[in-house]
Amino acid sequence: MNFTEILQNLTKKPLADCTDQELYLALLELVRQKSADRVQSVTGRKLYYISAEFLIGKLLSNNLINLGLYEKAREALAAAGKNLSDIEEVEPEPSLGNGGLGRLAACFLDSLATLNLPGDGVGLRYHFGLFHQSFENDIQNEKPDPWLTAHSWAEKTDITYPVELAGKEYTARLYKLAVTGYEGRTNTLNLFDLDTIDESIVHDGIAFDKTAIDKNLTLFLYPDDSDEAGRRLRVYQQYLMVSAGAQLILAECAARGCNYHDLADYAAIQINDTHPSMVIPELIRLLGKKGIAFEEAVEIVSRTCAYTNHTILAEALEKWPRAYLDAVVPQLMPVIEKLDALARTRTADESLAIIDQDSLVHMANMDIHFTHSTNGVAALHTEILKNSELHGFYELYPEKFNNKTNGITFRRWLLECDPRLTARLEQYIGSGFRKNASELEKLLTFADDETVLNELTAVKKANKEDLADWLLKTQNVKVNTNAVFDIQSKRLHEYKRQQLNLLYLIHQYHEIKAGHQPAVPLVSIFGAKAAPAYTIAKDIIHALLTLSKVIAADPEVSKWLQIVFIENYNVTAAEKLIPACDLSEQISLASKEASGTGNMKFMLNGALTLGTMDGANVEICQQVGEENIYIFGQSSDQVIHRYAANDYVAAQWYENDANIRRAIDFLNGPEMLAAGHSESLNRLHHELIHKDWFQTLPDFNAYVVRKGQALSDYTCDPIGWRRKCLVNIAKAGLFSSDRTIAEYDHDIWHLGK
Ligand code: Z57
Repeated sequence: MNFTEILQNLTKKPLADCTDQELYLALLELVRQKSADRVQSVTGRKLYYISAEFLIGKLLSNNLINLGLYEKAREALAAAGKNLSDIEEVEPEPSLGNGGLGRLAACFLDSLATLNLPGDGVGLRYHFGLFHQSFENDIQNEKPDPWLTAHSWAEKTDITYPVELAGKEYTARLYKLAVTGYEGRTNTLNLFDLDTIDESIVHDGIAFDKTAIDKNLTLFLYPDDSDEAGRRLRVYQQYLMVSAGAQLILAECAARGCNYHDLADYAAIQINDTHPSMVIPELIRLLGKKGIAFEEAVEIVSRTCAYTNHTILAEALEKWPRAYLDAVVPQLMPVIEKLDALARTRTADESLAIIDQDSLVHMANMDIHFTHSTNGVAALHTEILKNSELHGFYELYPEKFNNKTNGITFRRWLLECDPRLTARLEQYIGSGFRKNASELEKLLTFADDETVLNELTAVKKANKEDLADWLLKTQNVKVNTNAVFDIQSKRLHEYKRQQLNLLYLIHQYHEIKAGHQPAVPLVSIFGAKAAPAYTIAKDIIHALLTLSKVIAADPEVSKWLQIVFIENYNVTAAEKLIPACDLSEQISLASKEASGTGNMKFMLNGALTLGTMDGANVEICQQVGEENIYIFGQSSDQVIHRYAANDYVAAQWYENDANIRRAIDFLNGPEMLAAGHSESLNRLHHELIHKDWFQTLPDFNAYVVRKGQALSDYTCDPIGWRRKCLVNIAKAGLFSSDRTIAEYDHDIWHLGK
């Protein structure tokens, strides 16, 4: 049977007569069948990657590529006058994650299956993913993000587990989503849910009654945690995930012959940040019910579990008031108390305790004491953990600490999102890089080949045209594709410093007004969601949207400068933006971005990085060499010292630097106030002068200079620019998540053995 016949067996009518919706469902069914053929039995140790987030994105094209069916499907559909990219649009995006941490979990699942490793995900089946963002009156507005349709990738099973929350029993139901690797096996993403969730209780955007647990538990990804009921709900969610997950793990291992004493020979559990940390006491509790004494259970669990830290920001390291835990998971408190007592026999350092003097339960501390591995997510991040943030733990357990620099799956972030570049690369260096990313280095032999460099320029230009079409269609804005496409897309957070980019754009506005024309027109593109309760983050969005209007209304400036803030940035949007990018903004305050993974995606697609020496930028710089990246700003050591000395006073920088003052004062000057909201603009103005927690001002001048250098290189030396791009693509192999997963397996998991 040819592909058309296979598909028609499912549609039951000629493809030309089908709607896109019907074709989508047929392809979904076909992928299901083909994925099922690649399920393999498990021997030895199997990984369970437990995570509150799996930001998987749309799956149709990804699965077709991994099954080797993409081209066949595209051709068969084209022959019937159908367009695969139209069919892709039928699929809702599962946005079951906030940002980097959730997307990393999705990339890891792809690499596990591609490397033929037995590794499943464990998480929650949220009914609404990360909120849908729209701009109303230039202010972020949040609406629910429904993604579950009658035919979803996640299939309902009849497997259920009882979970006790606040003394009441609930029934967790398992849904299974097939994860097929590139020419690899099929693994499973296990997602838990309750049957009783009631989507109709949502009102006024994303508000809902937070008390009716049976109706709301898995309603939303990370509900607003700015009030007490919201935080409590998060504990409920976490425990549902880990208790059902732990029961699933024990059941699967027992079915393979495990007697629980040897659990570590059957399972490796990776705890993704502190959200799943309760799996430790829960497993100890469940092993206790199987008759295993506390001391031995602690041993077993410590050998089975490992912990990944993704941040040094204090507000992201979870500490739960024990009163919450007493109320929600009373069955765990005796275990946690015993773990606290045991930890105190190992160290007298109060800061390493699990339950502190204010009765806060430190989840990360429990993880480090009672797992065998703690890893950071980039070399610099791991060094900071060892030397400052977790120094006491490092002294106690030096052998537990290790680094696993993040990575991204090249299937989604190159083959799928940039078919033009992929085709060129195959023409130059063959297709080995699809499975072996380090083969991209072969590209270096073409570094002085002007034909190749010009072809790469043509690829970028065509991708910019595609993005321009998409921006016109979806955002209703027209952009100049001869301009430099400069992109900052990531969550909105002060430490990521979108406000630094904002100040630069205001600075350029003034320079152009003063007759200092830039080297090249600039289209500055933003994509970012702010947490619904994060006021200053929303103020930064408002300021950028307002500035965008002010510039667009000024013909003198708009010739040279345009700001596009796209609505509802998500994985689907990222796949459109990244291939079209010239300059990638990675400008976090040094020491604050644990790794970053967008930086890797842009590099792989031939953008140059404008960045600080933070997170994985440091390793990108090491790979490509200083001449192929635009680095600026304070070092992480300088930042850490400034924090320790506690002597940063933003107002001094504001007073002593005329350019900084001019840019900041524009925020609530007459032009902006005429176009925007004074309360929000005044608040941001005040914040930057009197707080500026993430030291925007000390890096301002260095940023302006370095960005100016990049823009002038782009215009004055186009071949040199493209050569730098080529080196970036060639050196991106290190950042394949296949490499990351191989390291986790080699150092921590030892899967299948
Ligand atoms: C999140 O996306 C990350 C860390 C967190 O603690 C939470 Br909560 C969410 C991110 C880091 O900010 C990135 O730097 C990192 O690349 C990513 O996790 C994956 O490790």
